[in-house]
Amino acid sequence: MASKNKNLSSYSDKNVSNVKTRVFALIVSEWNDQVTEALFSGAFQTLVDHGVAPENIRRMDVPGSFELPLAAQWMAKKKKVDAVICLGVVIQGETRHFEFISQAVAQGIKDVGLKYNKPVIFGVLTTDTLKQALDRAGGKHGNKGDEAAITAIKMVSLKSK
Ligand code: DLZ
Repeated sequence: MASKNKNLSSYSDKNVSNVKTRVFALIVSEWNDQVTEALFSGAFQTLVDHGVAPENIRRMDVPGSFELPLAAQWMAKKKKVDAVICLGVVIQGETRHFEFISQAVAQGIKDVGLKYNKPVIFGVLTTDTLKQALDRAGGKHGNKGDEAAITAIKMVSLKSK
């Protein structure tokens, strides 16, 4: 498995420029908030560590991951917002909800980015178990929230080149 012995949150600082005045929207799913709050903390801290002013970070909470694309659209539509980061976790259960939700969310988030020509980042964990999710939300495999934030910063930097 690709992530077996790896902290997935290591990244290079290439393509990171000054984003102090840029505005980032964080959409956070309330479903399994033990995980999503950890993703949020990682993403928020990474943005601040890279110079984003805390007052330029907007947060919106939605009930579940399925609602992320619509809220992302509301945010992406705002002229002031430079990038949107969607944070959620979909955990495999006994039914087929996992496939329907994760596919709809991935496609929806991609569509919003293309429609508004802005980075809309997929920071959604899709795991078999809660433990796998926790391992990727500040645990032994790093924090997907950090990765989502650095991806947003890099994409905003690239767009302004
Ligand atoms: C209903 C549901 C289920 C079963 N599982 C998850 C999940 O693992 N992760 C998640 O973010 N949301 C889940 N939801 C809620 C849906 O995302 C959505 O909020 C509801 O279906 C209402 O549209």
